[in-house]
Amino acid sequence: MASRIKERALELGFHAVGITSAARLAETEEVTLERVRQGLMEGLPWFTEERARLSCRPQELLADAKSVVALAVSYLSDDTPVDPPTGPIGKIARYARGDDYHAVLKVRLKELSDFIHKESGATVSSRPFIDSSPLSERAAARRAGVGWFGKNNNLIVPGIGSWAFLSALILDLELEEDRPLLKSCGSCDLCIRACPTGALVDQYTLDNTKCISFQTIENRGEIPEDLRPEMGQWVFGCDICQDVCPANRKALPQAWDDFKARPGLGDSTPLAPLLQMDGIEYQTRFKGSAVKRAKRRGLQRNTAVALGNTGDTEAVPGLQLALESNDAPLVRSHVAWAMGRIGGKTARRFLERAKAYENDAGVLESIEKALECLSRG
Ligand code: B12
Repeated sequence: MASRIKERALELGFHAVGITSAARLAETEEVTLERVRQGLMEGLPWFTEERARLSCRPQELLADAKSVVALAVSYLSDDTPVDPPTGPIGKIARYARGDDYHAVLKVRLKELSDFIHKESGATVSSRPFIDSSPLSERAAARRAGVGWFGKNNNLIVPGIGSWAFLSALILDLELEEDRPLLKSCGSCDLCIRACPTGALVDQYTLDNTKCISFQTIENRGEIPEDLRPEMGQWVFGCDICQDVCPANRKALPQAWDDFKARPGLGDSTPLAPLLQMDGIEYQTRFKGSAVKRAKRRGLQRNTAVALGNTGDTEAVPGLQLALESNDAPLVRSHVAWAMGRIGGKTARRFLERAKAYENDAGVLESIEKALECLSRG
């Protein structure tokens, strides 16, 4: 049965599959609880000690659970734009350039569980996991031999690297188990050294609050000012710790069509239109995309930071328009920061003007700070 399930999973297009028991993921539970206690998961209010425990106990996630089928699928595609855009550009993490993986994987997992139900000839209970539910997917996949823990925290899968979505099925069906791979990153620590915000505080250890991915996707408020200059051009997610990984250099683009980049989403995403987009444009452009997780105001906040980081004075008129007309104070305050970072006479003039009509206290404070920053030169 185990080999038939694996065969079917590969036929369905998954690139790797392994099986582990539903026993507690004991080591990961200890590690995860420690992370929560140390405040490394701060900013994710739902990531409580209770969630950490549950995520490592498959038997509490499905009655009478016996096995976990862990799956990986590549999302790497060749996203080089045919006509590189002009003007300031931003970057969207690779995993979010195509259709939302939650919806796409849900369908394939359903096909796999239907197959298992049919093949087993008995009534099998199963529960699918795709990112949003409490199962530690990296730990389950590691124990099932799908990949190894990278020092950058990601699960690295032979052949596809860490450019892999993980998903799983917990079943109340006893299946033959696979063994974890005997692989590791060895002495390589390129990812730890490459992270501009120092979010990888140790090997296998991420400080959520410093991670650009967290800041651009999950943070609903102000981005800490000391992190903004380090965020470069990232407007949604971040791939720096994966881009530098030698295991990823060998990975070939083999993403399903669903995960291929939508036009204009990638390493060269034009920033100006993102900043000006209204609610309707946003809904149309990002329908069915994982980018929606940041919400429009989050994406525009990130866009303002990325524009500030270009240092390009050509971005100032667009920023000015947003400072005047964007409905979210969160966006306007980051726009003011961006103008202060770019600097120049025009930025100063627009900031002075905005000071006269802005009535949100937080935004006014950001305008003052930006003007001070300009005065200091
Ligand atoms: C919360 C979350 C986040 C948070 C991160 C919080 C955090 N510190 O983990 C934020 C929003 C920042 C985030 C970012 C990203 N995420 Co995320 N995220 C999750 C989620 C929902 C839970 C992860 C979790 O439980 N974290 C708790 C930490 C403590 O555990 P962990 O990271 O799983 O495991 C590491 C450590 O626990 C440690 N560890 C575990 N056991 C043990 C045992 C020992 C002995 C030791 C020493 C260490 C150790 O090593 C593990 C890996 O190195 C999962 C989906 C899921 N349900 O699992 C997706 C998931 C992990 N994310 C994913 C992705 C794609 C990303 C990004 C790459 C997106 C991007 N490009 O911006 C980044 C990567 C950032 C990074 N370097 O990790 C994928 C990862 C795929 C893969 N190949 O690993 C997942 C699995 C979603 C999916 N279904 O595909 N994510």
